[in-house]
Amino acid sequence: MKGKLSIFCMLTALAVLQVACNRSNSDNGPIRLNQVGYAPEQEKTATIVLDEPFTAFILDESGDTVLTANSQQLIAKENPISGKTCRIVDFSSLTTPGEYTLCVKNELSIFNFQFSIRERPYRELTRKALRAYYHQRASMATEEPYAEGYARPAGHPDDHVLVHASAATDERPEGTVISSPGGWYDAGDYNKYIVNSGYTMGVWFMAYEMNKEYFDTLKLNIPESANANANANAKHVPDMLQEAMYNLRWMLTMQDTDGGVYHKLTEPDFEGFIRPDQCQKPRYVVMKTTAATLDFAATMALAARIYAPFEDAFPGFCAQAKEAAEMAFAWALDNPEVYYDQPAMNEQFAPAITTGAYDDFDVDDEFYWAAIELAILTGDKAYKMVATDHAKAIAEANGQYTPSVWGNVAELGYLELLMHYDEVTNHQSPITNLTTSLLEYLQPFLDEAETISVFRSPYGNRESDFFWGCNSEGCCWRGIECLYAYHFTGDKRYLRNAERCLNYILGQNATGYCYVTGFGTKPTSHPHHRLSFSHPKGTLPGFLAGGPNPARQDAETDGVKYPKDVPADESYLDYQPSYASNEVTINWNVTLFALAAGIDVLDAQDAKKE
Ligand code: G3I
Ligand code: 9MR
Repeated sequence: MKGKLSIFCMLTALAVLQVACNRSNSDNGPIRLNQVGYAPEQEKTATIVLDEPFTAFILDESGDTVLTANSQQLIAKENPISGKTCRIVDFSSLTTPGEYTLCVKNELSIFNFQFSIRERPYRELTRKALRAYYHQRASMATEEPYAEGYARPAGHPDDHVLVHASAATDERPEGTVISSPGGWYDAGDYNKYIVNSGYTMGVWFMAYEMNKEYFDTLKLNIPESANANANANAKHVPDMLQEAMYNLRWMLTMQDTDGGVYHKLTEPDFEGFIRPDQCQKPRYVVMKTTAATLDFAATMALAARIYAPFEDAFPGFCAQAKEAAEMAFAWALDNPEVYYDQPAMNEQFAPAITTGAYDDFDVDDEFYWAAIELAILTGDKAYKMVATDHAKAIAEANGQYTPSVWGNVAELGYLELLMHYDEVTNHQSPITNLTTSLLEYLQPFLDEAETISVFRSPYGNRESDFFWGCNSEGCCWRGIECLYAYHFTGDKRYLRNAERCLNYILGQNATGYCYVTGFGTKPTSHPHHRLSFSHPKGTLPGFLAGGPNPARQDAETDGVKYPKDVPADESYLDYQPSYASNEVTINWNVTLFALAAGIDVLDAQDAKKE
């Protein structure tokens, strides 16, 4: 029997290799798996989306069959979103590093797809996802050797920014010119938005705190990597904190003299798909808002704490950030309900502004997060009281655990409280009680990964998981929540589910795309990204696409046509005009690298143990 099987396998292997020569590897047929790679000890599964009998087998580099399974042996499951029949092949038993091919053969065809098992498969992914921010830098050229093939001229100097009528004060009347250079372009567009920048910085520094040693040594190849500006005795600043400083310096310029913070720095309407240096539209700072001011306060309070060990490299920065945070918070207390309502603003002031709104009409969560960060930084009781008041309001308003997104930052405050409980309360915590709400919130998703999921994932099993930006705000973020749960409990189930979220992003999903540009065999290649579109070399690597979005706000604009009756988890177009499913942004990339880095750290520990 054994002999027969191996002859069959050899013959099939030959057929497969033949087919491999004829097929493009980006055509993954019914095979869905993580296209970037698996660490040796990681759980490894592939999903076969096929409603017919098939045989699956895995070949190693020398063409030997190392695993076979046929569809009768595998449990058939229906994708809860699309109803499509799927089966999961588990090849976790393969732990030898190498390149492998998964082949699926049915009566008429053979499909094959390569994957790799190797040490530290997510290190380069983390690095590129972080380097994306260097490419997003406004007001400067990106140059070699740092641009790694994607150099471009400078644009948007932002040293001649006009105060919009909505932001005018006696001290800075309409048309006053201010300088607000630097920072990162938000996304596929060239504007700079404080709400989203603040959220991004929050997740950024939380990722840093969680894995300091890892980030301290991660090299990004950016102009500041050499730490050339610091005096000789200064402690070496890690690259990821250098990169963040580029954005923080810009954020500081967005604070008005009264402590309030402009909602955004923007052109009146979106630029075309041209290079930064070709852009001509005037740029404005627009209206101070409570949400922007509080996100700024939280960011600066965090930054004042994170950069404290680097005072020699950035003299005076921490004091400046602390003062800016306290002034901003005071402004918000005096102006607690100034919301960004773009249509209403445009009725009152000219020119009309039609770029991204990042509007938010509930700021209890922003008060809560900023108060928690200021309480951690200063230990001041007054901030704790504000945090307590707003925690009550948040609980009364929606009662249920709500994951964090740019417009709802309560969970950032909560996770920060868990991480710094004794600094806030001055006594050791009954931390296990406090983590209950996180763990209870995650449990149903973990259960679904084991039961109904066809992608063996805690994400992607409910229609509500799919919306604008869900790859980050749904999938990566759930993975990050699992990493926190792992941090607090040490229970490996959480780590495994964080890895499963990353597998989903990297190809084990309904569309079969690896949603990170430049990675995997079938990557997102046409993002809604002006920097990519206008670059002669094309799409920049390391960017996470927004993901399937059944709301399709972009349908019928600029030729965006979704196929008819497409299920929610396939409502994605790798098509440049599709801004509602295929844009990239700073707040989404931060969740990608936080998740990938968190897993890479733990893989590195596993690798060391052996
Ligand atoms: O809040 C409602 C919720 O109650 C409802 O159930 C749900 C149903 O779809 O919609 C929720 O509102 C969504 C909102 O995001 C909050 O998440 C809107 O439908 C959705 O259109 C909105 O999308 C935002 C989009 O801008 C449009 O405003 C994205 O989150 C946000 O990431 C995106 O940000 C843009 C910037 O404006 C400009 N720069 C690019 C960036 C990325 O696309
Ligand atoms: O390019 C814009 C993108 O950055 C925004 O996220 C998106 C939603 O605000 O809007 C995009 O711009 C589109 C505009 O809203 C409608 N016309 C087509 C524009 C893209 O070419």
